[in-house]
Amino acid sequence: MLYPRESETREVRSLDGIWNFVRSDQANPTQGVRDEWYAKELSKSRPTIPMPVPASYNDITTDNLRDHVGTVWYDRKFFVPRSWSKDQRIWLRFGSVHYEAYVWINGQKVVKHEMGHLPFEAEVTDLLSYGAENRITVMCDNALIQTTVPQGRITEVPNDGGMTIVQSYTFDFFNYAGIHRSVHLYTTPRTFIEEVEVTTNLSKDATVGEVFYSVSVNGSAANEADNVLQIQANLYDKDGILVANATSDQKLGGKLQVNPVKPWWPYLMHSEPGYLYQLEIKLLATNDELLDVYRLKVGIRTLSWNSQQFLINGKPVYFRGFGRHEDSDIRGKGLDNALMVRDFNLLKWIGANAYRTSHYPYSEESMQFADEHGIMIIDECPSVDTENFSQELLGKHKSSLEQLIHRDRNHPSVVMWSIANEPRTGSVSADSYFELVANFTRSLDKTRPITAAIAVSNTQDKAGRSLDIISFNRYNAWYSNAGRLDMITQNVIDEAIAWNKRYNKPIIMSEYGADTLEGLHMQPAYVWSEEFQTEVFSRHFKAFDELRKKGWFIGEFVWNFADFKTAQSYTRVGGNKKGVFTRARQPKAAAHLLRKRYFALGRDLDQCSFPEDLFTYIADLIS
Ligand code: BDP
Repeated sequence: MLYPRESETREVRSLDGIWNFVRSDQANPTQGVRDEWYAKELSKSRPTIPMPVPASYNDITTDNLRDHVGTVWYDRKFFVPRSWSKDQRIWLRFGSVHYEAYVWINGQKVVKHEMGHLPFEAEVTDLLSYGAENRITVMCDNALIQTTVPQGRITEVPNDGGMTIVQSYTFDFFNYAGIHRSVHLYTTPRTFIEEVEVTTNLSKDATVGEVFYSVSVNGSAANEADNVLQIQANLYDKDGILVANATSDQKLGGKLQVNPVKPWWPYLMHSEPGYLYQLEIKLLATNDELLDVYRLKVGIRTLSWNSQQFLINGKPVYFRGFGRHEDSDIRGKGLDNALMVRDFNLLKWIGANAYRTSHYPYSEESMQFADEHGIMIIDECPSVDTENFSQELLGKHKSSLEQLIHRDRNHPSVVMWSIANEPRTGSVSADSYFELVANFTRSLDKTRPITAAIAVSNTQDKAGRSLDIISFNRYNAWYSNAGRLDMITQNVIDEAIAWNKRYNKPIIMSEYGADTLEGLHMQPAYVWSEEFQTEVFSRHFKAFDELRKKGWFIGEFVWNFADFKTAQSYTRVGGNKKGVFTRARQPKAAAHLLRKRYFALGRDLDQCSFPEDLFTYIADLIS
């Protein structure tokens, strides 16, 4: 699914802004459908409140909307210009609605989509009134059950008012809901470029680049026998200079050659990281009539892996990064450009070269940003704490990966697929389940390795054999041996060695960390203090350096980039506090330590230079 972009043949309009909002009665979630609330303005059925889009709805009001379970409704009006009625098609696209969405235009059903964090769209050409006002209505359901991705449970339990519905889930982040990302209307010509798939290659000496493209077209002109469609592909460098062009074969695929090429490199691995070309795809009819134009950024790089290493452009990679969340005060999981740019500034400040989109796909805007800044992404589908493996769950799990790969396959920043976080892979049924999920993922994309962040012990695990790279999460001195700083280093070394011995594959530590309340200082270090987090990191660094010598240990990911909100529990003080940054994106003490480590690794492995302010002057006796 292509990101909506303007061109000489396409227009894009945002429907973001303040919408009208109604929550259903929890005990009667389908009432609005039965009573056809979508048939007229919502305000005619119920009093509405204003609700920003994009944003999670949970933290906007002052009442308990935060904990609402079930359906909520949104609507708004918008104009469609008269000019749009002529010879084009109109599409309605949502960046993401969590968890399930039902959409109507002018009272007519348009689309239903299940799964948060992933885009969906539908054609609305015949449903719109042109040169007139239109209405869009969305019903959104946040209920998670055993066959949703991720899984949850809904139970009915007694409370002071009688009975109430309770949503529970085992995963450790708040189940924020609503219209989380932008809503767009966009136009395409009648016959248009529907899909573009790009893969790239480099010559051995990395001087010549190849870009393979394949295009699929939608529209009547594509079906006319005497109309031979063609793609004219043009590749421009950063200065806008045409560096390659080609005309497609009949299957609308082809190859562009770039000589000399500037490969896409990760941040700190090269002096010009994140180099992107612009690929211009022109769809032409037989008589050379221009039907459609779509442009996308392309990074030219290769990925390869074996039992020891992961390589980019032939050079071994050592990942230094984070597990993260899309999460912030007030807007929850709603797209926020200010937050996104701040986060990338912090990632670069601290010298990270990667993150995992724990535990669901992040916004398309952030994927584009990662491409531009050379941040490598382990792209995770929304399967967390996966258990009770069923056929239905398998189907949805595969669908989440299919949607993710179609969305993200052209991003050079995406270097690995993560097919689950902490699945219950100790159970017998996990064995064939994950084999099927991994093989399905491979059938969609052979160019990237597959991992999963595993938390069961290496002796119990049944999924590792189906993966290319083993990632493990472990909380030494926190969930096990709490407070025991002396029980970290050797345990980490032993566990990583055991994973490698069992599967003979590259190993990543994908989560480690400690909850830390900013401003709490205790010497000697004590759990929850800034000193403790700093010490926990340092003891892990020692283990990682020992492991790096072995050749197959390829990365360290701190849990977490920033503090984030979770469900209420006595183990969480306002949420999960394992952030290196606070929820307001300010550094804790450990951030300064981590910065020194990540830059030290960058200098040692990739010959990057140190930022001038990395070390604070103390005395000229110490350097
Ligand atoms: C890990 C989970 C992560 C949690 C973390 C924690 O993968 O989602 O937030 O533990 O408890 O098991 O902090």
